[in-house]
Amino acid sequence: PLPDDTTVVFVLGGPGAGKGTQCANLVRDYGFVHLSAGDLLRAEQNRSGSEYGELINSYIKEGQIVPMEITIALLHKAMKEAHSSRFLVDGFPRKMDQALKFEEEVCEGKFILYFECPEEEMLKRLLKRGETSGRVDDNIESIKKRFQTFKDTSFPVIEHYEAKGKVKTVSCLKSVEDVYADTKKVIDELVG
Ligand code: UP5
Ligand code: MG
Repeated sequence: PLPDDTTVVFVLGGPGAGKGTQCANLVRDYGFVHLSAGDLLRAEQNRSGSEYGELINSYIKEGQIVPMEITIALLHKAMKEAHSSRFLVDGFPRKMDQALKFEEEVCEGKFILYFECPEEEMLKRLLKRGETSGRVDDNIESIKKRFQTFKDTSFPVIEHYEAKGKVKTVSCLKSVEDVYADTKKVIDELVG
């Protein structure tokens, strides 16, 4: 098990909202360990000998949520290996079953940092990034599916935590620097 003083912040927001970008800033200034569920899945997909490579690739391309056992095991392993007391868990949980299972088996989230961004802006950012990212899901067909999954499956997770008073919303419709200034206010208040 993880130490009792472990602080987990769930970082949520639609595809391309800027979760990874802002997490990198927080790592630099607050000493968080940043674990992106998507990055962990992509690394597992590329690991030679992984039995899940093809499955992960097809779920990601289709914008579907990979079966939670795989993602939770990857996150839990990375957390144990990091020996840190503060984590940004980025892009997770994005389905209700994952949220409940993770909090039961791994660690409760202290709060949710929710990066709110209109779909048209996310679309613009993802298409631009897709020119160089090499990600199998940065194309218009996959992006549409990711948006649909966000609305149908992931947004209800945010509503679940909202009802518990655990969501801190930051608007992403500003420069990276201005979004970060707002993000810092939330972190200073709740983590320090
Ligand atoms: N950018 C960022 N901020 C900007 C700003 N303020 N102004 C202008 N531009 C800005 O940013 C995206 C792009 O926008 C970048 O080019 C950036 O420079 C620019 P980024 O920080 O990468 O955004 P992020 O929110 O991290 O976008 P990402 O594409 O990573 O979000 P997703 O949630 O779609 O991707 P993730 O990697 O988390 O998941 C991918 C897939 O993995 C999922 O679709 C799913 O199939 C699978 N998955 C699971 O199955 N289970 C999980 O638990 C998690 C993932
Ligand atoms: Mg990301």
